[in-house]
Amino acid sequence: MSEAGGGRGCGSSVPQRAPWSLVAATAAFCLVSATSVWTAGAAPMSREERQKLGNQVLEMFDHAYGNYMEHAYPADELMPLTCRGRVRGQEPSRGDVDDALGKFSLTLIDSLDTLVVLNKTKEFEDAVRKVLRDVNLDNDVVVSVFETNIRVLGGLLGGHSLAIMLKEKGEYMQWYNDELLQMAKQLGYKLLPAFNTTSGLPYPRINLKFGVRKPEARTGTETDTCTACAGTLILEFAALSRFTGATIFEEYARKALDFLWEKRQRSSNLVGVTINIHTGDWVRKDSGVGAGIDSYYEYLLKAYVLLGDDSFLERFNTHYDAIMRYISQPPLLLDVHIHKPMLNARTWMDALLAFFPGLQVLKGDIRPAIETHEMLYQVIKKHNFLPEAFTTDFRVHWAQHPLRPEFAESTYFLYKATGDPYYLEVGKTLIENLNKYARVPCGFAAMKDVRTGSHEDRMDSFFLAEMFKYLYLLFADKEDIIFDIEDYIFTTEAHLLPLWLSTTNQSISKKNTTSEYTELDDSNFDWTCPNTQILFPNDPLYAQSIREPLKNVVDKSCPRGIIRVREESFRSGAKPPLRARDFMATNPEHLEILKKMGVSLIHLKDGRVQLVQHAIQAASSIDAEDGLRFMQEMIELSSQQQKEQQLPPRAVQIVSHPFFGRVVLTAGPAQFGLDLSKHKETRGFVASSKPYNGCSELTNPEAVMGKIALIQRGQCMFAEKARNVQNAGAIGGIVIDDNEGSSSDTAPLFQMAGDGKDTDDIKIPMLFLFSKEGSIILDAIREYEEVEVLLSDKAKDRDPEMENEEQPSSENDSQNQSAEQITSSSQEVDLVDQESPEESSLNSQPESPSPADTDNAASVSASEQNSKPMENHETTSLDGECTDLDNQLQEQSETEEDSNPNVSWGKKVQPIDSILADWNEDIEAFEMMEKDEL
Ligand code: DMJ
Repeated sequence: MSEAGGGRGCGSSVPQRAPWSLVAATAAFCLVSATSVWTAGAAPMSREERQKLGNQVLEMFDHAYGNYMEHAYPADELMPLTCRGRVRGQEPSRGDVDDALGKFSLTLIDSLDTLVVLNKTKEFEDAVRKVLRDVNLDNDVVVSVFETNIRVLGGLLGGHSLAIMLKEKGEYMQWYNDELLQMAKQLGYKLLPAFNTTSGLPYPRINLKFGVRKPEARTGTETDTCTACAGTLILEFAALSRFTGATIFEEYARKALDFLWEKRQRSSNLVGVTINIHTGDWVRKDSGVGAGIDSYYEYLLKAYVLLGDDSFLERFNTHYDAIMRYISQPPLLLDVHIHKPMLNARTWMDALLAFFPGLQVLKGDIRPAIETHEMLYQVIKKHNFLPEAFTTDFRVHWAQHPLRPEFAESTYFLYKATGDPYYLEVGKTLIENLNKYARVPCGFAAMKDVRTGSHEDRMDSFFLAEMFKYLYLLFADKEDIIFDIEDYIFTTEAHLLPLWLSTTNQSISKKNTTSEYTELDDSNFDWTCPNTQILFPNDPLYAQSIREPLKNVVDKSCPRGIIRVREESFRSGAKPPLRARDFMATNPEHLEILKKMGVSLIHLKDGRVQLVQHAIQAASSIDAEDGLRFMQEMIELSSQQQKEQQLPPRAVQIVSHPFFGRVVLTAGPAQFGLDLSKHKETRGFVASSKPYNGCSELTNPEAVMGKIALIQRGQCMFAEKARNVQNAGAIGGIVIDDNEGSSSDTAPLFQMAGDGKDTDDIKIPMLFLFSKEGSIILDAIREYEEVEVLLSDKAKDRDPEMENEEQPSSENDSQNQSAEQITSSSQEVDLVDQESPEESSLNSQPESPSPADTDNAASVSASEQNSKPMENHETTSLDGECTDLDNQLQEQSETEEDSNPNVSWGKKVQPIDSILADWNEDIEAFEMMEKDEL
């Protein structure tokens, strides 16, 4: 846009609200023309290749949408592993995540405007008819107000916006008479009772049929909500008001925003993650730009864009300044405490913050957007996807990835702003990874663990609403889209609302709101439009020059440079700093040194102790460096110990027709038998053992010989099962849970413990599958008879070769060979051990079961007790630890030391107490954050 010249707002002097909005709305697109000015840096991508990638996106969408429509519709979501619909109440509850499901064909509604963006107008017309015919919004089901707003109300409004656009064009949707809008209005009224609080902040959940607080509603007793939950309504509610003329929706959403603004922490100008909807007190006082807050900020800026109301821009800018001052530590974005914003609240980041670079583009602040995006991209290159959370030194913190679109969103906006073909290459990688690792025969499956490549039976509706839009638009030229995308704003769920709403029913915005209009000073308009017209033509390598220093940030995140400097100074006679391995928590001198280095000791409620470093609290910069090194050593020590003590999850990959390695199941390892992380994977056909529980000598050794035996959990020790199938000649074993319906989606994975005796005689690999994952294999046997699986620590790439492997490969032969060796060596070991489980298990698990527990139920719990939960594996990376200590970026780090034998954490001695007294404020701050959840 020609107005997008200088940093000081393009058009800040323009008096009318509407043109202002348009200018700001297109801030992200101020540099659409940048594509043509790009002359250097990454090699340009030909139109042909972009078209090829665009077509690939279309094909992928067809695969996802087609399978949903064929196998799941009218259910809310597709379960792509079991190839059926997810119907709430019919599947084990997954907790809050299920609150998005309202039995209203969620995926169909969320996909409506994607169909138009992807030029599937005919399919859109069919989909709208289906929504009007089939969707019921009056179900007796409790749903999240936030999710229903962004996905369903937003989906209906996005569908309506494009339906009227198409109708006006004169070819499609000629029959359309605002029916989607009527549904949206009906849904809007259903959500309104949630706002019946003194604060105006909505209850987090509502019963679609009965509202809140009535006994039948089964909701309305909640006291807290997340900031994003209360602050992400204005776009949809204002659009609903402006489309229909019913002012109440915009009024309610404005009131909630006004209240949040009032409650911001006045000295830091930050907001917390959760707030009490009655008192307005902050319940969680940590503050970031990711989970729980993200779209609150997004909606302030976009509300300004859509509604042309300067007060939203002023609020956004105030918060943005605070974010950049406290949370942004380029390229990192780290949560802080709202009252003590110099104090980091975490040393990990969540995947939701990946939207932020895109928002920064809209704001016009390109440089930090490029930096953060680059850092995220490197994490993705390491793990194929962005894990739900990762630490400041880029290790996996939470290993899932539910196919979130935020990174694709930011990639798209950065490409629009910079025109740098680098971002097209990034998009290409995203497409490749999705096809390679997430694509399954019946759709795309979320990653259960990015480290193993295992899947979860879940394809969230936002994957269709957002991912395909951003990926398609990234490669599309203007003429590839049947309407002008720049006439619309994207909601947080990527639904499209027309910018002309800014001039429609404007009077609403001035009714009954507490926000007052004040003339904004000029600083509010700084960077409102990116001054990319100046930046890029002058320096086409601008984006590249920002990315370049960050290129190795993930691979090389340890401070060798610092250590080198310190080693020099030891040689010159200075006292060597405290080393992690020497540290004693009972040694007052050590605690004094810790304090000097800016390291605090935090006792958590669960008895664990955290170390946290704040470089700025160190006595000097050298002490800060020592502290940083000390923390790094502690992290390494801790993860080494964790690795020694706990085994990471494993993968069972179905490699035979028609799966060809595309279905990967999360499996629990065993503390005995072949260690798959050290040895090559084991591949073989599966066969059920007889007896199925594997608790006595097998009666069908000919069936399991050379194969991977399937055994049911229960009635005897895991090790006993392993010995029995090994003795029958099996090359591996998979124990399947006998608790019907259990799943790694809902239960923590664990490792199978031995029986307390020497288990060296067990040579074959043993893995555990919950019942749901196990039934995928059992169903496959029923359908295809011959089912071949691969047991490994990380899924093997699904390469086309697998699809051609009709016969066992040479790798398979070698497995068979080793199976023979195992079989013969197993003949030398004792057969079924007759000792009672109780006697034998005491060594490994003191709480082991009673020998008298021979009925199934008792044995199940015995097995359970004899297993170690694996939740805290989330913090252990499978990848090698730092090998290069250069380029250390983090200023703060923390580690958990509950397992450090050098540290007597449990003992309370006087000197610690007195030192802790100095740090009480920090402790109080951190207590608020002990239970971090997405
Ligand atoms: C989407 O539903 C929305 O983007 C929301 O704001 C948060 N993120 C999810 C997808 O990850």
